[in-house]
Amino acid sequence: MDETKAASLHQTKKPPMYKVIMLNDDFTPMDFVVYILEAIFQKNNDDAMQIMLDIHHNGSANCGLYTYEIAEMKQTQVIQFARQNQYPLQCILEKE
Ligand code: NFA
Repeated sequence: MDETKAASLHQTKKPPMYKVIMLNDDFTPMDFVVYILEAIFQKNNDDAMQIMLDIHHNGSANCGLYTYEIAEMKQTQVIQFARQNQYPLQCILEKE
């Protein structure tokens, strides 16, 4: 049974989910990005390092999948913390 039919039968609905995509730039230090991935996205050091390198080499990477409220809060935290440190780091939300 597909999700729509199950949802209508059981009156359940999954919330839409959003990826937080972090974008590369030439100025934000690598260790700052690793720190953000650990502090805001709860990644361990190995995963944080791998995601940071993916962004650095490919231009962007998915940092996590969340409901809209949580995704938007993480995006705000990243951008605020980066700006406080005068770094241009950016992240965007992408509906799954
Ligand atoms: N490209 C940045 C540098 O060489 C590192 C970086 C990685 C920035 C991931 C933003 C995101 N210092």
